[in-house]
Amino acid sequence: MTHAELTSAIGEQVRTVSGRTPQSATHAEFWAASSNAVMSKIADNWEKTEKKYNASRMQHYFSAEFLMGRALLNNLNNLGLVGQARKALAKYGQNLTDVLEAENDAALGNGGLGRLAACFLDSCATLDLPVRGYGILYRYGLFKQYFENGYQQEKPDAWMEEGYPFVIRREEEQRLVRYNDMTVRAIPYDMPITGYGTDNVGTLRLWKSEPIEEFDYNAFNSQRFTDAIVERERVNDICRVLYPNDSSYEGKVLRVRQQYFFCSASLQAIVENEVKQRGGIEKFDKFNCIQLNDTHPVLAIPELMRILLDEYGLTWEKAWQIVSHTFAYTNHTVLAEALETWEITIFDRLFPRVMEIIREIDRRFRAELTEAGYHPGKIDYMAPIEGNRVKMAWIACYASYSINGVAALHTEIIKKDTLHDWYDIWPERFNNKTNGVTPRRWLNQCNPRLSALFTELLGSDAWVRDLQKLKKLKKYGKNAAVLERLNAIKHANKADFAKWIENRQGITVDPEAIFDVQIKRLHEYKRQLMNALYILDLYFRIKDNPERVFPKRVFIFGAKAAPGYVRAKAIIKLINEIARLVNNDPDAAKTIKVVFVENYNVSPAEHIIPAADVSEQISMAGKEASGTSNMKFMMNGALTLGTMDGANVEILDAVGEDNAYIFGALETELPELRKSYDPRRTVAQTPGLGRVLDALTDGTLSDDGTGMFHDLVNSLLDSGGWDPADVYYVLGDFAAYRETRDRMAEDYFADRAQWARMCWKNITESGRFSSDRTIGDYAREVWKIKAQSV
Ligand code: 26Q
Repeated sequence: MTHAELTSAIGEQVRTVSGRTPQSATHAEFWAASSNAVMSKIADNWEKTEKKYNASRMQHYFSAEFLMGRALLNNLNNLGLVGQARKALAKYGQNLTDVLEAENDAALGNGGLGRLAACFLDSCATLDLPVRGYGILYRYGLFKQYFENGYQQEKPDAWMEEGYPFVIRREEEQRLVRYNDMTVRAIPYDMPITGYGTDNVGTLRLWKSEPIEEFDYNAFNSQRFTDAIVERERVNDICRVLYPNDSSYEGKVLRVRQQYFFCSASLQAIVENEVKQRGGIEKFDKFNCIQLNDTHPVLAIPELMRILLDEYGLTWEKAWQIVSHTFAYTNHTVLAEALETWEITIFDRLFPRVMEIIREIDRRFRAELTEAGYHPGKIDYMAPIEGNRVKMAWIACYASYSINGVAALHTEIIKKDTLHDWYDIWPERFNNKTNGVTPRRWLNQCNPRLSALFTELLGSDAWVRDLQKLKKLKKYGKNAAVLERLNAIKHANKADFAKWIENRQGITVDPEAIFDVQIKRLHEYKRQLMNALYILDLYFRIKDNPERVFPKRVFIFGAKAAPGYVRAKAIIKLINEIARLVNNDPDAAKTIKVVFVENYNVSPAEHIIPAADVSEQISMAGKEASGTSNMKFMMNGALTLGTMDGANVEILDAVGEDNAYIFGALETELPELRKSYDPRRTVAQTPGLGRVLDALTDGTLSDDGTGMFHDLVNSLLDSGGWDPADVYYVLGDFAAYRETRDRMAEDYFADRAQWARMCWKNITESGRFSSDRTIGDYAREVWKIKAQSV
């Protein structure tokens, strides 16, 4: 597509969407117009790809979350149209950046798990793999966060209320989803997923619930107007909102309705396609496999049994044979509180037939294991039903032919602890698939300067499709000119970030300072609190030594807390109060600044990551399944300050210990350390730590008399209920963290060339953390699918 063609396409589209001349149209209207032009450009290839995939063996990715972020720039990049679009928009006096900023993030996910699903779709499209994503078209994505006096407040994210060109409503492909108490229409909204350097266009199918009849006219006519409205709203409720919890389980009926809704609708579509393509259902598992993104879609297992038994008349044995060769399950957590279990009464009320099938699965499971001679206690623990609850993870493990963790350490931990009994019986089902991130969005798109350098040095942009090509850049690791350019690029990115944050939040930061970043959901195990305590300690050290020159640093945070997670919200307030203290103290503010990026999301991440020097990956060892921001930072030339947790272990393995800053207790050491752990003794023995904890409650920092800072201190010092004191070993690891972080900051200024060499090493070794590698592994080892180019 030439720039002239694009210009005329955008001109036509902007008139259509705005009903006025391009001269009067807004940035948002130009965004919609450009998006429509992209849709028009890919339509034919999209249809072709769908046809081809439908006829082949397919992988179906079931996920309650897809954290897609913005789509327009990503699509323009994939189609090689960025330059043309910039020129075309300029013809109308529009600036591409302004137009792109008019797009809302599609935040249909909470964090890592949802963003991983989005990166996977990108890789599948780029690799021409016959894969389709299935999820829910939430009307409200993840809540918008704003701060009021340092407290997190939430407001709804009506992300597509003004229209969203990148989904197509497929009226003719609607299905009915039946609950015991209502039947609803499920309408698919299909989103095209373009790849880089390919004509293939994949699909993300998002389902929306609608009432069967537009309106209950009987109720309406008989004056029961409100009844009719209420009934409609009950149906719309199903897709209204994304649950904002991550890493903790909440047994809300509406949540289970959501889960069943998208599982049932997706399976109906898949089964019907199978019958259409192959003339029957018998070969279902030869042509279809379904990846379960955590346990959220596990209801698909009994639902597929129901369809095969009740609608296709298969015997239980034949149906189970198909089902147990169809599903593969990915586990994303070792936190016990996050494992989903549901009360039987809820299932009985919503879908009694599905519950009946779960009971039969349970009965047969018990019979099978009894027959095999297992201990009754063990069988009781592992069975799908325990007492009055259904165990979703156990159903997943029993029915799936593949069970995987998301980093090497995590997979070892689920084999050893979380899913140990399953591993004991079916070791061949277990495998590791270390996560990855897409280099299209997380390098080529968000860091154009660095990308241009790679393309120049490698002589082509082939690295965007094959990130292992960055290994070829190793030879520049001692090239002073290249390293200087790397430092200059980082500096320019930091200057961009400084402008961006100044505009957004009115905070001034100096690009000469070290940019030290922790961006991820707020959770105690991720230990943002330890980071905050370090900053407070540093503040006191600066105040104590007015003469001494400390390395200049900007501490950047981005994090949302689940709205009901009181302690996480207290940590946000604490960080904001530390920011207030530090940023307003002239002695301190000339050396350190604290920035809490409000409403952290995919798009802010694209501004932050290319500007980072230090990547904070400081979870308590054994708790972070993988982490994925660690990979994004690495490929953008930031150094990891981290524990031996999740994928940090593999990053360290890739770059060597000279090129990362690793500290803290190991997962294997923690049980022994815990036995003799006394946080009060640790505080007494660690100079500075007592003063920091005191500052939380002595009036230095104010929680407005709520007592929330007191609770934070208590959580570190005193055991409460079931929990021992300092569950996440914040104080235990503090001294090692402080020593390492201090040293890292000194190193940065001591030898800028050496720092650049370390960054370069990280970049050139980041190839294995491309989601293309991850998806290649799934495709070969789990899904057994092959590329299908159109
Ligand atoms: C469950 C039940 C009810 C309501 C909500 C939930 C729920 C929702 C989201 C539970 C968990 C999540 C999200 C978990 C998550 O994001 N886990 C992260 O997954 C990443 C990708 O594998 C890993 O890199 C992270 O380590 C892991 O924390």
